[in-house]
Amino acid sequence: MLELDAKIPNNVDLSTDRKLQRALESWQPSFIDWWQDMGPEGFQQDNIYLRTAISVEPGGWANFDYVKMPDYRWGIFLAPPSRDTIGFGDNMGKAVWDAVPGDMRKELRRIIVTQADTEPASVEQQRLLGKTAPSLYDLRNLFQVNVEEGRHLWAMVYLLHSYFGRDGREEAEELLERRSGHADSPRILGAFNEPITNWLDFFCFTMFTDRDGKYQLAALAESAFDPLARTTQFMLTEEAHHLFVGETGIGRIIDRTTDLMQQDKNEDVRNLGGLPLDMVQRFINKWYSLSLDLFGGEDSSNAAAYFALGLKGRYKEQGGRYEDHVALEQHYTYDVVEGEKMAQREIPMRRAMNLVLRDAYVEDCERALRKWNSICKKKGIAFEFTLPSERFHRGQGVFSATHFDPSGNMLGNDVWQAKRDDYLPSEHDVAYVESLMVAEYEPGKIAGWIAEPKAGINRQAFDFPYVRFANQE
Ligand code: BYC
Ligand code: FE
Ligand code: FE
Repeated sequence: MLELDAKIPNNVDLSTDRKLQRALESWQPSFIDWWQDMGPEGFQQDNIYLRTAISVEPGGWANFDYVKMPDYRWGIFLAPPSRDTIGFGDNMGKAVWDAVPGDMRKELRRIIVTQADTEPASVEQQRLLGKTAPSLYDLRNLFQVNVEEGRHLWAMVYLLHSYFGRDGREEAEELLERRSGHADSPRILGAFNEPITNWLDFFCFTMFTDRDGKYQLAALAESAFDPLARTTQFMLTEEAHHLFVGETGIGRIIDRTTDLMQQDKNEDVRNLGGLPLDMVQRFINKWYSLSLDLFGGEDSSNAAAYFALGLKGRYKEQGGRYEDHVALEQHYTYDVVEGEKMAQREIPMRRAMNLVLRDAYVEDCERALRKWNSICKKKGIAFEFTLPSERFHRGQGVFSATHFDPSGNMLGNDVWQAKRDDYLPSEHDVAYVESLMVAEYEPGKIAGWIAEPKAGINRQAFDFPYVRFANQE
């Protein structure tokens, strides 16, 4: 049943489970406190043109209207049931689970907490960006992403409260206590403790880091634990917009910079207030490598166990991408570092599941780069964006103890130190990008370093007033 007018909008029949309803209603004020402290700074009284989930029917769930962010209807929505039996691993063919099997509590809780932790983390990372939005369209997109990450936290907290008892309630509290980048209680995964100080970071983050989210959620959408599968299936529909914001955001920067380059072939676009393409490449190098780390180690006994138990599948596991859903016969060969040299190692497929998921992610990133490169090509600009080697700038896995350049050549520490600023954003790059970050809040106007989008939101024009400021009403 759809309970839209409830304190917590939901399609999980919350009103029939008083205990759970009370538990969630008592978590809600803590969430709002967290949102006020750690959510977008400013803008809380302004009216934002946001979409709100009001149903899980395909195409019909997105309702657009002006909303003040603290009044956003953060709800709990599960996609309709779609599978009766488990689609992979050792339990393949048995019935999916409506409750958590006792011997899998620890693993499932850990997966759900890790997923949950990224959602508020990203809101914290992005909290200052509203002050420098390049247009009202972008400001609105930022807040749309922020409120939906808030809803993703709700989705995971619902699972913790309903299926993990007291432990789950404690985890839910702690999700509001950890802080991105905090020295003593940081967020769980690396990339979620990196500062996001400008809109180039933001677009790279939504392009590359939210995209890890897409692949992790897709892997969980295969889960034998049906409530997890169904909640992540619905989260994926929201995720698509976050990825759109990132991919088109970088595309619009490239569009603008290449326009400026066409105006004056000899001129440094810096003199025209543009973002040089090589600088954009360095930001890509940073966020792509940080995001590869989010897939964990290449050889992972955790990943093997999750697959065997049926907790986490591969990308489109049951969508035709793979034929063998048991994966006990195959192996995976990957590069490793042996002393000063590269070598190869072969491991059983199940242990390589992080890598298999990462491969699907990399393909998707390559597709986006081809699109960006076609913008340059169309304008006759001889610049090609590339994804750095998987070895470059890694904090997890087999390459994390060795330095490599973006082409994958091993570097000694001295050379790495000397070259670092060619590969990753330097202090100068960051200072330059930040010097361009000046807010543009006039409807229809846009900052000079980025092109207008091809279309507005919900078929509105670009000059639509996507944000109505309280002090102007
Ligand atoms: N940083 O066995 P291994 C999203 C730890 S993003 C820090 O290789 P495993 C979103 C690991 O925990 C999607 N630590 O890893 C995006 C383990 O620790 P212990 C989030 C890391 O467990 C944008 C040790 O290293 N969802 O939704 O196979 C905006 C050895 O690890 C990192 C998920 O991640 C790291 N990068 O795989 C908003 C899904 N990587 O046991 C939202 C749930 C690894 O030694 N999570 N470690 O203490 C998982 O499935 C797994 O936890 C991971 C790691 C894939 C992340
Ligand atoms: Fe999310
Ligand atoms: Fe997202």
